[in-house]
Amino acid sequence: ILGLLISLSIFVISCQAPISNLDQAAIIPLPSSIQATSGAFELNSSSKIQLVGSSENLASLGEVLSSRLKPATGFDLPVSEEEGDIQLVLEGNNDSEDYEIEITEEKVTVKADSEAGIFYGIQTLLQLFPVEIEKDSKVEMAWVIPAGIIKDSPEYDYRGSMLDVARHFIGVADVKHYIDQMARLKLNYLHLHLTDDQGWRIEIKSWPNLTAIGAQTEVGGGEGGFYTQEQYKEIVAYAASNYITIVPEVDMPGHTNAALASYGELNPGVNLPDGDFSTMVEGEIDFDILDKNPQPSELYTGIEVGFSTLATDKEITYQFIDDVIREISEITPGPYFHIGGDESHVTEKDDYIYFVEKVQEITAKYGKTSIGWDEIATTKLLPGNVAQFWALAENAKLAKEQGNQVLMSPAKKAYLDMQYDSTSRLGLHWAAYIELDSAYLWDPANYADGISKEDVFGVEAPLWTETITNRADIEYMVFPRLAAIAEVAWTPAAKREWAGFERRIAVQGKRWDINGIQFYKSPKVAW
Ligand code: TNX
Repeated sequence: ILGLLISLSIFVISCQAPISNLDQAAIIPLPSSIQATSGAFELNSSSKIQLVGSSENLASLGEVLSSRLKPATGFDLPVSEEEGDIQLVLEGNNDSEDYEIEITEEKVTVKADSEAGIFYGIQTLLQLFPVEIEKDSKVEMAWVIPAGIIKDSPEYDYRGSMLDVARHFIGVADVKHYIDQMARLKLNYLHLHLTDDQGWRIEIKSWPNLTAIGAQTEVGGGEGGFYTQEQYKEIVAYAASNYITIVPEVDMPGHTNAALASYGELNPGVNLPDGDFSTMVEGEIDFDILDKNPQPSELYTGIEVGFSTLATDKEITYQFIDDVIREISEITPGPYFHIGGDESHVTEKDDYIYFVEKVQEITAKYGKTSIGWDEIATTKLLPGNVAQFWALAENAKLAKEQGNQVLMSPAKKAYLDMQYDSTSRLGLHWAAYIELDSAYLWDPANYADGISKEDVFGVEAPLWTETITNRADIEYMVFPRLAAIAEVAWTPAAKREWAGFERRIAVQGKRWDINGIQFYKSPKVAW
């Protein structure tokens, strides 16, 4: 009996008690409504996942749930249309991301009108189980979740994050790992900043030097790298299976040194010497000068910005851009193409306007909607195109005045490369120090002067990688702040409050610990 008592108390100490009331659940992002009832549901070895309704991927969604529950519980939960105590019910067939979960003593029902809604319901359901559900081997404990009803609906349709894979290349495995973490937070767009001064990171078959030359280094002089088109497709497909859409970015006309180092003819430069050639006779013309193209730029491994520009007045530049946008669009099922447009400090204003307007036409020709950094709002935007606010409210206002929406990525709140405080081991601080509470406490609909809810396209948290070189660095900068931004994007401002978030993020921290995510243990939270 003593032995039994000892092992029982060890068991009790080593496991967190399951929550006894649904109100105590630590769901991030916070759902629209949680209504606790009495009783609880217990998952057991004969539980079954039942699919109701039909769609191409409903069975895979069942498998997602089954495989996430298996390691820690040890249960093999079959997925089929047979009667089961966990039901995934696809009711409609539209693009609503809403879902509902009903938990009774007998069964759990996840209902939605779209596969994405079912996927989000699954993410929430997993967060209702004790944190040990994250373990990758069997834990002996009761897998109990409290009864009640959760109804949920996202505030913004576009909830994104960005990885700058140009300053330091991020390999496919690390991008997939990032996608896994994003999916748990119900983020649905991953913007890949594929090109910049320091590197060109995607294979373009018609312009092979971009990767043969332009991909061969990175900030600090490391070896760089790039995605082949096959690898890019693999990322796109992996993201899609997590209900995440890839938004590719080719930054232009500035931030283009890697392209300019690959192809000299894209550089601005005078091909013809001044003078009147019409009256010259053969022998008087210096053909050497006529043939001269600008030299390719040197590869660049520093972290300055704003020094490069594509030639905006040459036919070859637009042939180049057409090829690049065509090749990338062909392997990008999502509707958006990001054309950059930031910090083009060495492009004349008129040239910039001419260029950005022309590039918007090219993306439209390939069936994509353009997104660009807020400076593009100084040009004429095509209907539906989006300006990504990062610094200048007056640019956001220019977009609004043209009837276009704004994607909110304020550097002082949403930039994941900003240091937490002056002691942070990585990151920059030109915009702000951003502690977790600061990343959480802002309202996208009430942040940029003159911009209100109907102007906001969504929210995105970019990770620039001048100081970030590996997965541990990414995790330190991104977590826990990405969870804060995910909640800013999903949960209406009126429902959010720091004390509640602090309680829930502490539980999320336990999940990250089990998953081996090396997050920043912000002193603002009692972890
Ligand atoms: C500004 S934000 C940039 C990036 C840098 C970042 C560093 C933006 C559109 N441009 O090129 O990486 O600051 O925080």
